[in-house]
Amino acid sequence: MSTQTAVRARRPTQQTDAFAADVIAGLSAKPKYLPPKYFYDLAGSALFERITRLPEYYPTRSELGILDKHAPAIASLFPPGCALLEFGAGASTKARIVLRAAASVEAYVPIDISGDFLQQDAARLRRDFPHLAIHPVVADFTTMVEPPLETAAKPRAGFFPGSTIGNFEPHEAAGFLRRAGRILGPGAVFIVGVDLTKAPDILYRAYNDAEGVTAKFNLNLLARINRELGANFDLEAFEHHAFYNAERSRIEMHLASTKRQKVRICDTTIDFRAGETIHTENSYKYSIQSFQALAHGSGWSPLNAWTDGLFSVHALRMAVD
Ligand code: AVI
Repeated sequence: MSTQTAVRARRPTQQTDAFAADVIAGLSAKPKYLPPKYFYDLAGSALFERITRLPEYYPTRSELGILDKHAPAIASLFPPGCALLEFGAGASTKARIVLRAAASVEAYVPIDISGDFLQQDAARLRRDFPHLAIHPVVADFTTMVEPPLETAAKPRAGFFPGSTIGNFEPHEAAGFLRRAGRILGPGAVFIVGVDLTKAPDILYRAYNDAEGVTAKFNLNLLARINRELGANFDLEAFEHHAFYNAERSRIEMHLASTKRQKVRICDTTIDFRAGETIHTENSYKYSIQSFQALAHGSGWSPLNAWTDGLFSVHALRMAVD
């Protein structure tokens, strides 16, 4: 069976078509790149879970500690009877900390692209928080523009933990904050987790762990392209590179080709020079002030920022027009 036939045979959905188009566009560009949203298939999500428990990867532990310590102060900002919308909810571990402290929240609205996962988690949340209305919404929060219908009659508050905002380019982060402002409404409070700029060696270790889990997470992108698009990437011929770009305040992740090689994806051949890289992710780091300036430029007033010196949790308020 030719590669093309194999691809056609395993091409059941529009999603696969979009994936193939994005992969070929990114690998035909100069320099080559792949969109980081494709990290999170089943294998990639499991690897990310492992990353969050690595000794070198401080952000998750730091943020959980900050939320634990300041949950009552955070909860006191939510208006009575409000709906708490979480953008890109995942397993809602962090929301649970806030919800436990927030008697004023009447509804929790986790928004995520992965429907199966959301429904499973919603069942657990209904059991653990019987007084709360749980309204999971399957949607791509990066393109969402309207508040979910279930929350139309309630005041809304927002939650966006995990420093996922750091994986957006700064102009995309500003665009997202502006859209979130329209979704949450005038006067709304928005709680956002943001990783801080810090000593480059701490950052370097967080993305170059000794066990090599981050390397596996990065290489899983190529494994996923092989699995889903029938490509023939030799995973042994690519290396994980992660480094801090101080000028742009960001960790960059790349996959470097260890030799000159050709890779076949669908009906396209991609040439790699020895040492050529595919840029797979940026993880921007902000100071408290630089994030507050970004938020301010997107219509939000900084209310407070809690930090342990490594990570920050911001409270923002949307202007009342
Ligand atoms: C999801 N995101 C905030 C992680 C980060 O730190 O930028 C993704 C990640 N990439 C490598 N390790 C973790």
